[in-house]
Amino acid sequence: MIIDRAEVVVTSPDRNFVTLKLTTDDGLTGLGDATLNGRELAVVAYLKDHVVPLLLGRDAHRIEDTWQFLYRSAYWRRGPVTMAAIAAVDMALWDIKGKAAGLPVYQLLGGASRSGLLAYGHASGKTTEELFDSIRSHQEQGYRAIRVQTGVPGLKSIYGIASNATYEAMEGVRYDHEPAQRGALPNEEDWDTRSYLRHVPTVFEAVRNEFGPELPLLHDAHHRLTPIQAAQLGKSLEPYDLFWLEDVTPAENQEALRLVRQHTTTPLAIGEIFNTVWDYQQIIREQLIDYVRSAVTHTGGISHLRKVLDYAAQYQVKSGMHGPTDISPVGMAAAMHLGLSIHNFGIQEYMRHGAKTDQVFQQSFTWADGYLHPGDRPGLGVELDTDEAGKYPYVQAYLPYNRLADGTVHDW
Ligand code: KDG
Ligand code: MG
Repeated sequence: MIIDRAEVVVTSPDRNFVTLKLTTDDGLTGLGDATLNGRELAVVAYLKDHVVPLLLGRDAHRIEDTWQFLYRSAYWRRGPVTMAAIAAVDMALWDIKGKAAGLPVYQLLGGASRSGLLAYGHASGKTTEELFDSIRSHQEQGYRAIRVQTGVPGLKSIYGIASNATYEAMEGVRYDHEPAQRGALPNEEDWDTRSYLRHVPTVFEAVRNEFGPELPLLHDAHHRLTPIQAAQLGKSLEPYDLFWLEDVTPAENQEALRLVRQHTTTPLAIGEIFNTVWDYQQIIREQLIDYVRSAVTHTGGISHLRKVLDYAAQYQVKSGMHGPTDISPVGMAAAMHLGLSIHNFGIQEYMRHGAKTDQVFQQSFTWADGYLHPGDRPGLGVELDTDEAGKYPYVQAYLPYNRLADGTVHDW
């Protein structure tokens, strides 16, 4: 089983996706997701120029050896571009191994530890009324756990709120929230921490009054607070019993979470922009978090994220794998196989992709009663329709950025 073809496919059905497709000499194919939102072409170049030439002629069965070879031989380790490229190779090799064995990947990872994966969706609204409608519509779609994001009085646009502008840019496709906007320059958003801290607890109070105590609720602060502000938010949300509060402080500083943790019992989730186990070392060991937010796509693939999650399991920290629309159907499938197999699964983020995306990527996963399952097709269970993919060339798109009222750039 020698790798004799490696292609990098860029397609933009509803948004940009980068996919690595490996083919072996005996005709098996494997797919890997290498999508890095807003910086897609950097990973394309890394793969095409520096990884593909190293893969040709290698034994496709040697997943761990290939991982270590790509990671260590580069000398320049870690970082989102490198780790997304290695992740794509890793996923594609697991896909091939599953097909060679005639088994879904979760069977190769130890088999199912549960019958389905509890998933949460993104409800949002500029106003409480819009938010309630969005929560109800998610419940109708089967969601049993819901992330809540709202507008803040005085701020024009804010992270996590689906807007009409977004729907138009997506040609009528209803994405729950797609922050990357097509265009030559990033959109500028505004931010005010004091207004946000005042407003968010009132929203959760209203949601609890309307929807009751049972519904698991989540919230993403998207890296915008200082440790003491984050501690204040966690404390003020305690009466509303959140499933988790996500990314309260900028992710680079692991120590920031110590102070947050000392002040609040609201469960904390972090890590969607982490790439390796090293980013988690201190916060897992000191039990400063409750959920690991990494995506398979940005954390070196199934092989590496499994190591992170096995380490987390020793400290009762669970998975909460990243699954917004910028994780392609291939990356989502990899997350589902991993999540089904590990013992310390927590919850899976799941935003539906658009109809065009679902045509480009033919998928085997199921969604029923609030639970995902990757399906039982051999491998990851996703096939790429290259003719469909070819209809949608790459379109430049950037994530937005934030400025405060005085013009200072703030964390987005
Ligand atoms: O590309 C950026 C998105 O992946 C991110 O904004 C989504 O924070 C996010 C989430 O929790 O889904
Ligand atoms: Mg997030």
